[in-house]
Amino acid sequence: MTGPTALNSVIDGKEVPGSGVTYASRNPARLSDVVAEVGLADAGQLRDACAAARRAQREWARVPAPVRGQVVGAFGRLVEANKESLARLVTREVGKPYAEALGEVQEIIDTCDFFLGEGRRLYGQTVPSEMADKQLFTYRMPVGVAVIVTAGNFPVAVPAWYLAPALLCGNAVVWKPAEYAAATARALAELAWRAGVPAGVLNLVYADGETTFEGLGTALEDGLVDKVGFTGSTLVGRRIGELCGRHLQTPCLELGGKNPMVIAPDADLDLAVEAALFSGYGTAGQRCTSLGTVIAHEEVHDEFLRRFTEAVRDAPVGDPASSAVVYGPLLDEKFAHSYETALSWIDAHHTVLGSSAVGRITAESPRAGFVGDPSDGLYYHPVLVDGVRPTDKIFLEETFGPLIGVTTYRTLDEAIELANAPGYGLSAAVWTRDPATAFRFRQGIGAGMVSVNNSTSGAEAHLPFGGNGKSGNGSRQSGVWVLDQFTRWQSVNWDFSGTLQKAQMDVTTV
Ligand code: UN1
Repeated sequence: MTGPTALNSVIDGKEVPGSGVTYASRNPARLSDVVAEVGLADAGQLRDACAAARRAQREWARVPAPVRGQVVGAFGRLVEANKESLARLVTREVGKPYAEALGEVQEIIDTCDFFLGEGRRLYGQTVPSEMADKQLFTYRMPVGVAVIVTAGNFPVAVPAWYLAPALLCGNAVVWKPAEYAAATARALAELAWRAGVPAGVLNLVYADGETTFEGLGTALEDGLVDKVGFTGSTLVGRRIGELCGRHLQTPCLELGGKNPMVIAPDADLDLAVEAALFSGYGTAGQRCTSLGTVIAHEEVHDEFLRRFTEAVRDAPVGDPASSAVVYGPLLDEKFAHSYETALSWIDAHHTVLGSSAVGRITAESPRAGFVGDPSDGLYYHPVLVDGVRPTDKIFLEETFGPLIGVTTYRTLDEAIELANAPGYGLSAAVWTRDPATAFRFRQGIGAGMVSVNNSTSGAEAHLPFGGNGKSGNGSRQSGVWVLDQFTRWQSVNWDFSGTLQKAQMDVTTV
């Protein structure tokens, strides 16, 4: 194991010593292993980074889009060449099982492959005019400077979902990653710079939450920021939305989820169990797309739960470096703390299944099949809670940990109502062999993403990703849809008639 690396923000290609406040990014599977000592920036430095981005952006925007696409493509190739080492760092710094970390790195490669091609397609339109000898066009223009604030549960894939299209579209970026994923962020940024992203076009700033708000507020005030992208909690998303709204900006917000999985009476129960295990406990339940509540039809509830309880009981948990585990530790102490609050929402009327204990896995509360040493890591028992009611906090709120609630329904309409009730709207799944059930579910659900006979998670690089309600402001990432986040339409009137034609007043009849 290597010792901690000292890390600082990188602004305009230069490492800038922080404000003096440091943060130790620890391996959550072995808290004694400090991955990085991070020098946190102050608000002024975050503003400086936005100013540097502003200076660098103009020239970057002049680089032809296909050439910018080549840079994004080269970034993807470098990520591919460093796939294993990047995945190992993800595993070490945020505790994601290595197989999942490899999958996450693959998402970056897929994203870069997609936007490499998009560089040659950054299409505008030719639009017919009402007037003769006049042509109308549209162009996609870069927004300018984008501040990207990301969480650490997907410390490289989700940032790449922003970075690749933002850079491709000719924007400069200030990236504020999660402090507890600082080393991983630096490794990814290094690959982007090596691929040819100019220094000032990608700036990396480490800062705590309040400093970020302060620095971002000043930068917005000073006209140095044109777009904010944020992936994280609904609570913080609201604050970002308020701040941006004051400056007449619409941020790209990808927030929490309380993602339901409906088990219809005709579901393939074995597959549904496998899907629920992966959806709810994969990444220790810390995906925005993690399964929150199973809504099982009354007829299959008992049998589904019997099989699911068995699967949960047998699920290997532990050292994320081992390929066998379903999940590893929680991301860091802060998340462990808020998850403990969520555990306190379990009420007397609930039945806890699948685990002998609730809470932290320690040497004193062992878990059968645990892989590795629990004493130094942020490991939690998988919790399966039956008897959940629609008024329960556990039904309404995101828990962001390995906890799944279970409730029942009688009619499909009731299932849809329950699925929509918490007011989030990110991802939802239905298990059924009946196309009509699947179709009616799809039609009735408020979520931005719907799965039929699959997991609630599993984004693909070319499909829109995003949510509604408490899950976001309707913005979408991935595929061509994210281009609307990082470009603005410019309309062009081009009159070659040799006369002053006036729209609405001068319609020429031929
Ligand atoms: C997130 O948790 O912020 O489809 C993103 C998925 C993942 C991405 C989740 N690939 O669940």
